[in-house]
Amino acid sequence: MTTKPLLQVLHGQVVPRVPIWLMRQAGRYLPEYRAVRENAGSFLDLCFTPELAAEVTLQPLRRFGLDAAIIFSDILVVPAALGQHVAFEEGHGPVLEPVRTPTDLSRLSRVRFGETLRPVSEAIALVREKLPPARALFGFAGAPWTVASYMVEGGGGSDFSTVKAWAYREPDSFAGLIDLLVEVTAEYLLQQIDAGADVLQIFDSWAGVLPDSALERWALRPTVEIVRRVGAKRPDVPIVVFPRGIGANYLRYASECDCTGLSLDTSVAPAWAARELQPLKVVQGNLDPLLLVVGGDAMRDAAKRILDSLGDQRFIFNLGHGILPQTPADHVAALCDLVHDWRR
Ligand code: 1CP
Repeated sequence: MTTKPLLQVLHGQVVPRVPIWLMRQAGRYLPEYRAVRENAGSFLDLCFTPELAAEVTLQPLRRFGLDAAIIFSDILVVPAALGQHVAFEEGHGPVLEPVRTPTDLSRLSRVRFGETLRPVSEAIALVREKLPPARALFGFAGAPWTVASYMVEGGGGSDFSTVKAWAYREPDSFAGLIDLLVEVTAEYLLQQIDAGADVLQIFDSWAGVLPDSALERWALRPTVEIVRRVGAKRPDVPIVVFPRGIGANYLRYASECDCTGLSLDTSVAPAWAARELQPLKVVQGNLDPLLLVVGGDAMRDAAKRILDSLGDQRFIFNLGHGILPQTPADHVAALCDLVHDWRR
């Protein structure tokens, strides 16, 4: 049996202290991250240099009482490994050479996929050597819909009109892109387990922009299939799914997806999740990242409300989305203490 509290929760045990980790817990709000980032070259160079990626993965664990690390990488390393041109521009976020037609799709190639992503496995192995034994290590990937939206729109900040128009007009050819992403993402997640990840998270950050009628085909089913493929080979490794912004459709993920955990976005009412989702899944979430920026009583009251609703059953404390760059580090420390000191 594992001695890592976060894994114990995912394996169905009720533990004395609620475990906590934070999405995007490595990053620009930490001066030690900015120092490594400045000397690393490009953002992708940082992701693909195992020593540096391992170092920034471990940075937040040295400062805070977090129960897990998440390997430092990005969901867009997958399109990069398929041969799509991906760059991260200072202040602009990711910029990709768009894939918009069956011809563009046919140019993507799996030939160098495993090789391009090998540095991620090496970084995971390095983190494993230095990780304190009570802490878990997350591997991760984007879900096909979210990754496809960046691949087709050519970056973030879009209105999703191009990717949706493709999915609605020519579902059969768009399915070619989604199916490719299902295959390579399952392969990539298995690679991360082999390297030493002991839990996985699948980020579907843009599931919530799909109307109900399209959610099943482009978000739910591809994620269900990835979870099935990974689970068939490594049934012992828990998987947390984060289909952000889908409201009551969390119920469908709870009943139709074989994942172990569901990560809740900020909008989900904790009491509803305790009643409807927690009997079926481990629940993770869902403090507003802006409350972590604000800190003080506002943060404490909101965190306690979440704990009082969800802390009695299997629960992992997290944010409802990633940490914001302006977050004061001492607020993170205070949140970790508050969560660990809470008693049911
Ligand atoms: O220069 C920098 O520091 C760039 C900022 C940055 C960072 C720190 C990017 C660019 N990615 C990352 C790391 C990252 N991305 C992690 C690392 C591990 C950790 O959590 O500590 C993870 C898990 C991600 C995942 C990711 N990337 C998601 C899913 C989660 C979410 O926040 O919704 C998404 C959508 C991305 C795309 C992406 N990469 C980077 C940016 C700025 C974005 C968002 C672009 C946008 O749509 O506006």
